[in-house]
Amino acid sequence: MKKQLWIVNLILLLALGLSACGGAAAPEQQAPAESQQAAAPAEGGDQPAQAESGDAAAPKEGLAAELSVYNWADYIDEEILKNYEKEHGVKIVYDTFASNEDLLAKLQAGATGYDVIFPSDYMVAQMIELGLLAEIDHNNIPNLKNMDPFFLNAPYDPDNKHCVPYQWGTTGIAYSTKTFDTPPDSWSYLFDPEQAKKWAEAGGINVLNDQRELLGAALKYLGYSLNSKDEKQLEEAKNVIVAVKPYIKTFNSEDYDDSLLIPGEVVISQAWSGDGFKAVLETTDEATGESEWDYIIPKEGAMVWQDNGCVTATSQKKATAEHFLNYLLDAEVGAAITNYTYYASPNEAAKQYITKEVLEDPRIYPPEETLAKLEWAEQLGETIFVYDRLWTEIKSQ
Ligand code: N2P
Repeated sequence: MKKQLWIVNLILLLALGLSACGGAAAPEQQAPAESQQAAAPAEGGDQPAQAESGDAAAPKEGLAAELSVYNWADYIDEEILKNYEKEHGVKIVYDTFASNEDLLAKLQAGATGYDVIFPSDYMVAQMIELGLLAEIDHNNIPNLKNMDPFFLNAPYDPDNKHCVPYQWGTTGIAYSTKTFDTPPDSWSYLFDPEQAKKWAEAGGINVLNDQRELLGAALKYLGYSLNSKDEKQLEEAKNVIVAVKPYIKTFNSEDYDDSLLIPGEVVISQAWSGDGFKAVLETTDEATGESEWDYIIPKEGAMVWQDNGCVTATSQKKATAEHFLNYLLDAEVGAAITNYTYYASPNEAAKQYITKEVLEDPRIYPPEETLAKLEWAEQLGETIFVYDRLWTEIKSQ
């Protein structure tokens, strides 16, 4: 499968090169008939939910009957989707992915059904280059004004031509406070074979099933940039992972908080901040205030990332997609997303509705000195083929 992905990547890059020289057609534009679509949903398609009064929100707003949304696993309270459906008469068809690379592979394999997707920073850049994202009309997304300017106009998408900020966070280590007397403040707890053996025996290790994240953490452990393009460094990082692979119980980035951390199926895990924090909150003893889990950024540094809502180039429902993105950027909706997922919100106006528990926690909103240790993932150009290959080697060992 990975090999296929590699080949598809290569073909796409070649095509991109050709179109850059030859001026091939621009990525497919939306079909003009969007409001017609709302008026007359595709055959066999779901009718928009009509308000009891018979006053149909959807046709009035010129929205499509259905919108297909593809997001990270466990990254929204599904109530929010239901509310949107109820308020606007648009049925949300929701599907989830595990990593940026899975999302990319899906689109490259020819999936044209998705309207709204949520790639991270570096993947936005790659997708723009590959012509996979539509340009968005800011007139349809007035809630952009709610955003903290820090999260706008990022280098990977100047002027937010394609995407809007969704959530941001860090990638560190979640650990069982029952097992660790001192916090595992280094990637060596996962990548030094002696340590890894010890924690495997103490109850198990999980790592994220995500090539940029795991290779990135191993690069950090070795003192390199997580954006390294140096094949020797990358090989070294792969060897670090392969050496501890026998001690890794699970590669899980989809439901590890609920299935591994909270029930105590592992004692240490590479983790995204919100998932780690969920384990902290859900295992806190109300009486003592003590938790069975904690989350830490290793001293060697770690990844900081921003995920974004974007419209696919193949979407036939661009205005509806923009309407949905605008809904997500509403202050109260933005807060509801963060209050459920525990990831930091780029939505300044939402802050007043975010619980103090989340807003004031340095594990979710890190202080300056932690931020200084973090690195953003960048697009790697052709080096992604090296990452793909190393990842396949790691997974197939
Ligand atoms: C949460 C997904 C986090 C996204 N389950 C990391 N970019």
